[in-house]
Amino acid sequence: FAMETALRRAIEQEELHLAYQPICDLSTGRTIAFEALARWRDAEGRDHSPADFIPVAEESGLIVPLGRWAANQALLQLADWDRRAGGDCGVRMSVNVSAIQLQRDDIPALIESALARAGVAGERLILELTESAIVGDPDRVSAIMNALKKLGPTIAMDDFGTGYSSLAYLQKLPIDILKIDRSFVSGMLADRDKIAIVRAILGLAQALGMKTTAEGIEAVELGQTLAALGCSHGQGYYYARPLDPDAAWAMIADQA
Ligand code: G
Ligand code: G
Ligand code: NA
Ligand code: MN
Repeated sequence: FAMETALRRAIEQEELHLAYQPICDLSTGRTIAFEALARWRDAEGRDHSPADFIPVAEESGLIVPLGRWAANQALLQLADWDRRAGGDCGVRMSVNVSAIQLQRDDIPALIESALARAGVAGERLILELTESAIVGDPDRVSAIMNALKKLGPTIAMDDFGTGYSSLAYLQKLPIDILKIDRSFVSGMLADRDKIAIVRAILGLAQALGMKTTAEGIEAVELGQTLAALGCSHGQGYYYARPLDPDAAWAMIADQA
């Protein structure tokens, strides 16, 4: 429980911050959105990886206040970039929503209030959901997702292909984007099986009228190959690592 106690304090004492990783249009190279990623530097100056503390937050229920904080903070950041740009700064904000948050009836109200507080239109928001969110109670999650969708956001299925749910949900739920998990993308140029999986996901998305975002693009050839295969968007260290707000703003200002 040591990490849980420390994380509870971190949320209360604002030891968390967000890093912003660009998502780019593979055909034009333009940054179209930033994904907000939680970071935690504790009072002793140690950095904790979200791969460690997000699971602790989910098990303890702390993901609820953490998620509320992240949505508010990310949208306030977008509003700040708009203010600096003197209008719509030209990018959207992508926020992760955990499976546990998505089981709660108050998530649409929470997102609506974060949008209102920041003064940002719902269409500027992307919500990244995971497949595990759908396994529990599909009807309930479907109702919550439809209520979220009414607020205007784009809905992306994160880590697509790594979950355990059936594909049937894809036609029932308001999903706009499939995010192809990094495990299929990295090393794909030297692995026929990975390429086959990526092609299958791209074909599925196209048939269902969805866009695709490939994660984990670390080299230029990978982005080019994915674009040639019809993947619409990409994200990865080749374009940029998760950035602090000023570095992200520099990218936005640069492409204005
Ligand atoms: O940022 P990488 O930096 O290590 O992120 C690791 C994992 O943590 C990813 O799966 C990412 O989606 C998840 N993550 C990062 N920030 C958040 C957040 O604010 N909320 C949720 N639910 N997951 C997050
Ligand atoms: O699961 P979540 O999918 O949202 O994934 C985001 C995580 O992936 C973050 O930890 C982020 O730092 C990491 N990440 C983003 N781009 C790359 C990349 O090109 N290579 C690797 N290895 N990790 C990446
Ligand atoms: Na994500
Ligand atoms: Mn992902």
